[in-house]
Amino acid sequence: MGKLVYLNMLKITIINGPNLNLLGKREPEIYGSLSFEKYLQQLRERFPHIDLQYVQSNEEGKLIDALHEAGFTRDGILLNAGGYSHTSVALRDAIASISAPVVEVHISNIFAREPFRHHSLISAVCKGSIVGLGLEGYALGIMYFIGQVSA
Ligand code: CA2
Repeated sequence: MGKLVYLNMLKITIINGPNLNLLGKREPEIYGSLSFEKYLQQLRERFPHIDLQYVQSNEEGKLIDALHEAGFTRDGILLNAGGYSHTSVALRDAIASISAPVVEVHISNIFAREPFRHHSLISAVCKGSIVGLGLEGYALGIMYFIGQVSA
């Protein structure tokens, strides 16, 4: 008798940190000209079988709350912590304390920018990092989580 495989909808949360609400409105030479809301629509069209939640906050505590909430209910988290990536011990502790795997995403290549962006306090507690591939980094992160289901 063949093995029964139950396919549940994969639940992924995207968490974006400070200033990423300005995507598409400022500094298009670094971050592109598409707003995240528009890009999210495209992601939902590309991955209709994924339950995709999106949270953006400019506040560190709210990002920690979002990690706590998604961290025990969702299958994976894509986190672009923005500037807090380089400064926040509290965010690092939150990532370390949850059970869902977190993939760090940066739109720009942080290693090709100012030295203070070269180090991320959260990388070591994340599953991995996707850096410098523009908004496509979020799609690549989703593909990673999809690959984990069948792996
Ligand atoms: O490259 C990334 O995704 C960053 O996480 C973006 C952060 C920056 O502090 C990190 O070093 C790298 C900044 C987000 C600011 O986003 C803006 C988007 C459009 C216009 C202005 C800022």
